[in-house]
Amino acid sequence: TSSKPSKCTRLRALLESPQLEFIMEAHNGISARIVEEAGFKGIWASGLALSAQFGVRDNNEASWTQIVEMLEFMSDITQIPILLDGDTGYGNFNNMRRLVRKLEQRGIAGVCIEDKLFPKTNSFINGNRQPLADIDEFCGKIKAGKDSQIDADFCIIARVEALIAGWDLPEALRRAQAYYAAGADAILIHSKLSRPDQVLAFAKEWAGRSPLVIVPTKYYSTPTDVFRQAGISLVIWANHMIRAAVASMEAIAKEVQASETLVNIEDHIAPLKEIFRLQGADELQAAEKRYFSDG
Ligand code: SPV
Ligand code: MG
Repeated sequence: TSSKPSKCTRLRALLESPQLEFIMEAHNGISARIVEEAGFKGIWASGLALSAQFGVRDNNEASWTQIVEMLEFMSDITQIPILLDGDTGYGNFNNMRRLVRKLEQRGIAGVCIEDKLFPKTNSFINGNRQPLADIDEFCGKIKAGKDSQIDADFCIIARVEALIAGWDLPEALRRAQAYYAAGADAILIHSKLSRPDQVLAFAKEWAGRSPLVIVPTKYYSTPTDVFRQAGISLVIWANHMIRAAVASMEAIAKEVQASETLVNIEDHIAPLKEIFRLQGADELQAAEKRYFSDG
């Protein structure tokens, strides 16, 4: 046993700390490890990135148990808290209850659910045509999740998709207030504009009622100090490890295929010993000395 705060407690601390905090996307064990080593205090288990690394679409084509299996690898290899992008909770309030119990069992610190319909569609695809969840039904899902958690610090974040789906600021605020009253620990306000105007307007009206989380994928050129000044609690860099991996893999695959040699790429990829290090190969060698004698 250790006196270290639980991963849930550390995620809650990120949400509630007075300064702006950041978490980075990861989508498997090795990317989670890399994010932790870079110094991030938390991991966003992105639905988009997890789907992409399986080679499927961000429409709940991967089953929730396939997601949870991957989360276990990510949690096992890291100490920092993981926030799952839980899409719509993979069903109704009852599916949400079971999801929260299973996430806690696998060491996941919190889940973010969005007010859309299962199966979901990524917010950046056909945004205007995406139907939203009924407010009362979504509030029931939040309550059911909160009533199911065992660690008091497990976090449930409610993601408001009203602005994505073409509704206005009052509708986004009305939904956020209802979700907050239902027990959400924080509100994620999402926008697909290339400028931060919508989320800044929301933050102003929200006025610190709860921690506020944003995903600046589309308004990426906004200086981070703007978010700080707006009183945002947590920024999610939502998909940048999978995009880094894809760009690198495409370039390397193309080069080796065309040149029929490895000589041009050896210096542009991670050395083998870096892979062994990330896997913790040293620990196994030490353990073999302690536990394993072949005579
Ligand atoms: C994800 O990372 O899967 C998200 C964020 O939900 S976004 O793709 O920006 O909707
Ligand atoms: Mg997602």
